[in-house]
Amino acid sequence: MTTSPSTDAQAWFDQARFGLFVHFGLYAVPARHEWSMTRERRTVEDYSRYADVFDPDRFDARAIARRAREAGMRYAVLTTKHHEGFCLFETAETTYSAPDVCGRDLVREWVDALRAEGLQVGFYYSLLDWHHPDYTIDMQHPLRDTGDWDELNADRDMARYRDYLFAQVRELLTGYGTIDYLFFDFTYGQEGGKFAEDWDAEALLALCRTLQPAMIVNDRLGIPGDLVTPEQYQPASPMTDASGAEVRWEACQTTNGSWGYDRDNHDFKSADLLVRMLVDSVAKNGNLLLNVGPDGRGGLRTEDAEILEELSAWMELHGDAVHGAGAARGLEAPQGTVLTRRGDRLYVHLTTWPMQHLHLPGLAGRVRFARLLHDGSEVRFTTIDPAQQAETTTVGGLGEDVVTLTLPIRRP
Ligand code: FUL
Repeated sequence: MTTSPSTDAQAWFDQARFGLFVHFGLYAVPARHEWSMTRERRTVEDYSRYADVFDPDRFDARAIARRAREAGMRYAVLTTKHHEGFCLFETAETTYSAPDVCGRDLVREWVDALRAEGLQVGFYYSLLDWHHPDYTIDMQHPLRDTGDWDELNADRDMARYRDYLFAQVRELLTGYGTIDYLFFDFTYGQEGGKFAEDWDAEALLALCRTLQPAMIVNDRLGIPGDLVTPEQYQPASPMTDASGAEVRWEACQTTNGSWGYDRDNHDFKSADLLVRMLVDSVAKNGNLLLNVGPDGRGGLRTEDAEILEELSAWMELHGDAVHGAGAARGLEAPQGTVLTRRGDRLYVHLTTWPMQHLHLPGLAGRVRFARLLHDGSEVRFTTIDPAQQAETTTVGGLGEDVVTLTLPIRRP
């Protein structure tokens, strides 16, 4: 992990714990997952016809940002360009962009909306580009099995593509004020893949540092960044680097298995499960970046809107157990609980409810008061074996402890 140039300026990220990911692009029109261009082996000519009918009349960045804020999210990340190559921002580098086809710079709208709602501003930018004529064909490319790669790549030149990539990153980092988080995507350095050298990753990261010194940059350039980004899984424990030191991390998760709008996929995670994932991240000193994929008109699908509403209701009452919270080190979480801690408060998340008794080892003599978090009501407790007190696990700074119990979404 590179030492971040301005750690204090990045501290917001560790306090935030919860962010919104938004995947929006042309792929919302075919509505069959954001990889449909390559999965279905579509040519550029064929696929780019979606640009002619792209009409995001229901894309309302302000409404999305408001929902995110209400759900307790403190930052949000938009796909400025995904692997398909279509740009949501004003760019001198291509006419394959939202401003060119519908007269709207959706990234400008995004940035303005987030700032108006008090959220930190995040951009996703794909290093892959299946539309660019110089981007070389490889194992992930839509044309990957249409002929010999050397032949297909004869006129393609990654150096020229790199110039394009650098110019666009420069546009994004100079045209929209302060950007707080840049999520690059992605290096797959196995045979037939793309490596850090393909993007000149060191130089690209240096450019980011120069243009936006406080910005957090993720780890998908193929070189270490400011955080690691497990995708679609929750790590077993706080994440560490090769030396065993804890690193900043963020799990990104979908609501239904697809990042971009996938019309016929109704396999949604419950809000209850998503709360568990959020709390699980916090309990391991990580963040959760939860994705929604607006539909072909840019509106949120009903299922995503409902999930955000349920999360809002939970976060309104339980946000204290998430924001600025982290692992409760040195304490063992009993079966059916997840522990988080903020200052001298311990939050005991009950993943099953109702329950009659809960035994919390290691806290004898350390608890001043216990209450349910959602309504502040007292939870009476007894210390089972005060004689054991000296032998209980010592947790620094927990002397004046307050235990707060949080309940699952569907409480009685
Ligand atoms: C992956 C991409 O290929 C997916 O489409 C998505 O954007 C996810 C967050 O990262 O690597």
